Amino acid sequence: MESLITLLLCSFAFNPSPTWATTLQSSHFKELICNQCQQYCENTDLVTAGNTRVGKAGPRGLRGFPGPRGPIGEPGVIGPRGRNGPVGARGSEGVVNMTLIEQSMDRKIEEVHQMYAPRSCDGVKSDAALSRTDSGGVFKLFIPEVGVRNLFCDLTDDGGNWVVFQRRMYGNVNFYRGWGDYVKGFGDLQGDHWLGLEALHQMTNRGNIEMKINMITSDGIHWSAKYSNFRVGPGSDNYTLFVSGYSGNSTRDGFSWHDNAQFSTKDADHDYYPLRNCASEYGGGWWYHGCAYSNLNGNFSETVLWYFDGVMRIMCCSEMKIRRRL
Ligand SMILES: [Ca+2]
Repeated sequence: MESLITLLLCSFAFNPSPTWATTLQSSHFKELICNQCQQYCENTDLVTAGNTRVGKAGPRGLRGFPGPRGPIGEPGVIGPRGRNGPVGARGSEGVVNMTLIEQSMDRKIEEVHQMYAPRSCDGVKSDAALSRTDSGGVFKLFIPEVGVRNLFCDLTDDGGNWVVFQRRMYGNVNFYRGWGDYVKGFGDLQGDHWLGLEALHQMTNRGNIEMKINMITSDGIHWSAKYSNFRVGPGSDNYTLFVSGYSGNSTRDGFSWHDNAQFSTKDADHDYYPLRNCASEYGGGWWYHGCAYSNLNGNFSETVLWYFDGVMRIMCCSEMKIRRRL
């Protein structure tokens, strides 16, 4: 019986008369039909008006193209200013360049000395000496070719005004040195010293210079050798010696024999012997020839030598000095 009722309901639902179509729109009766006639609800959309029947919804269509981009909006309002950041740590203090200051001061002092320093030992005043001895003292001179330099002035011997460039008196300075030391000089101006080959070249290069050697033998006798012409060539010629015009009380001239010889040291061999090193043999720096008839820069008390009448004698002490010839 129930099946028969269901069959009738479904038949009305699938084939409604106008009157039944209106009845089917009632939600209560629609629910009844759906419960009894499942196929109706699954396969059929009930009509809304009149006898029109609507089929199932088709598949979903393709997504359309995106629309055009809209206009740019108005700029936003500027936000409020942020808070200040913390204060940074203090940096370290700068360093004053003392080297530049000292160099600047040295240049100023040099300029003052160039203006007021004497040009030779002839112009010095005794009370201006940096240090004094019985024969003279150390003075600050301005020699145009050399610059401002401390020099020992002999103010007493043979009229004075001598610049001493070599002294062996105390034996406390090593004279067995290399080329560089002999070029720039070494020792104590008031004691034993060598002024330097470059200064000697600059001070004698223009000529008109005389030179004197004072010596003392071990028996206490004083000897002197004076030369009216003395010049030392440039470093490019290894400070070649030019000497002439001997006078003195030495029985032989042990120095003129070295005229035209280049200067040699133990590490700069310019003597005449290809297979010998006179500077090493005689223990000093000198204008070695082949090798020596004088050797005043040799080992103290051993090879400080001067030639006398066929024999080389050891000199206790020596001093060599120059001045402009009158
Ligand atoms: Ca040699």
